[in-house]
Amino acid sequence: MGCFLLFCAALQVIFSACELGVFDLLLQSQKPVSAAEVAQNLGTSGDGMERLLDVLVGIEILEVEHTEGTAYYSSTDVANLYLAKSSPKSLHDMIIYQSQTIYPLWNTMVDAVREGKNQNEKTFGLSSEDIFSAIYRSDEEMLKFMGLMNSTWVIDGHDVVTAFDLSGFKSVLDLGGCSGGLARELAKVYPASAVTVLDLPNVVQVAKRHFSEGDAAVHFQEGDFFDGDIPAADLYILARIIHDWKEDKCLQLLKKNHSCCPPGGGVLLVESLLFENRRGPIMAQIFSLNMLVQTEGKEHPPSYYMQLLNRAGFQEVQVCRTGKSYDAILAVK
Ligand SMILES: C[S@@+](CC[C@H](N)C(=O)[O-])C[C@H]1O[C@@H](n2cnc3c(N)ncnc32)[C@H](O)[C@@H]1O
Ligand SMILES: *[C@@H]1O[C@H](CO)[C@@H](O)[C@H](O)[C@H]1NC(C)=O
Ligand SMILES: CC(=O)N[C@H]1CO[C@H](CO)[C@@H](O)[C@@H]1O
Repeated sequence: MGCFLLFCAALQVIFSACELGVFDLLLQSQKPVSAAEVAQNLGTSGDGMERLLDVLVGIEILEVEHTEGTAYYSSTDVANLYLAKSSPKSLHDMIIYQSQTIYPLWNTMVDAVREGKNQNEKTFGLSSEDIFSAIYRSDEEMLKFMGLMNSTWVIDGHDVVTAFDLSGFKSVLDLGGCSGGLARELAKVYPASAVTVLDLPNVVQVAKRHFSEGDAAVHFQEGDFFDGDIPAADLYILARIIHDWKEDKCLQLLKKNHSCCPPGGGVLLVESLLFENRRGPIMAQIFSLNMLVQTEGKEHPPSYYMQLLNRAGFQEVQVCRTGKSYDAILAVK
C-alpha cells in the first residue's frame, strides 16, 4: 500500500513539473541548472521549485550533481523522450489531460459508482448520454481532448495498424477519427490506401487547424456517424468508439457499416481488450472505470466484440493483442 501511495504522489509531481514546463526548460538548457535558475525562468518560488526538483531526483526522473554547495539538475533520457513537449515521442498532451481534466472528473467517481453512470447531469447540467457535449464543453477542453487522442498513437499507433495486413483495403474511413493521429500512422504504413477521417464538424475544423500540419496523406470529412449516411469505404475503422456507447448504439453503428461495406470489406475495431475473465490488464480495468466517469460505455473482452460483430453480419473475426494499451479486431464481410 505504501508503494501505491508513493506511485500516486509521484504522478502528481510529474504532472506538476510538466505543467510548469520543467522538462522543456531542462531539455533546452543543455547543461545542468540550479533550482533558483529554473524557478526564475518559470516564474515560480525558489523554495517550491527546489522541493519539486528534489522529489523528481528521488523518483529518478531527473539527475543532480553538486558543485560548491549548489545542486544542479538535469533531465534523464526518459524525461527528454517522453516528458518534454518538443520531443517527437512526447506524452505531454496525455499528461496535461490526465492532470487537468481526468483527475478533477474522478472526484465524481464515488457518485458514478453509486449510480452506475457518469455525472454529466450534476457536473455540467447535461444528460448522461450527452457525452461529447461534456467532453467538448469549451474550445480549450476540445483541444486538450484531441491532444490526448493524438498522443496515444505516438506509442501504440504503429502496432495497431500493423496488427493485420491492411494493404488490401484501398479506401479507409476512420469513423470518429478525431485529430487524425491513427489515420496518419495508417497512411505511413499503407501509402497506397486513401485514408479519410470522419468526425463531427467542429472537431474536423480543429483537426485541420491544429493537427494536420500541411499533411496531405489524410483527408477529413465532416459528419455524424449516428445520423445520416456514411460514405462508402473498403475498411471502416472504429478506434475507441464502441467503448463510449451503450450496446444498441454500437450495434446500430456496426450495422450501418455493414450495409455500406462491399463484400471483402471490413471493420477494424481498436480498443483496450480485457481478458475474458476480466482479471486484467490493469490498464484496461482502469480505462473501464474511466469510461464509467466520462461516457455511457465500458471496456470489454474480445468475446463481446465478436458477438456484436456477428450480430451486425460480420462472420470472419480475428483478434490481435498488441501487448500495448490498445489492441485490434478485424472483421471481414
Ligand atoms: C474516444 S474518441 C476516439 C478518437 C479516435 N478514434 C482515437 O482513437 O484516437 C471518440 C471520437 O468520436 C467522435 N464522435 C463522437 N460522436 C460522434 C458522431 N456522432 N459522429 C462522428 N464522430 C463522433 C468524437 O468527436 C471523438 O473524436
Ligand atoms: C500529434 O501527434 C504527432 C505524432 O503522431 C505529433 O508529431 C504531433 O506533433 C501531434 N500534434 C499535436 C498538435 O500535438
Ligand atoms: C442498418 C443501417 O443503419 N443501415 C444504413 C446503412 O447505410 C446506408 C447508407 O449509408 C443506409 O441507407 C442504411 O439505412
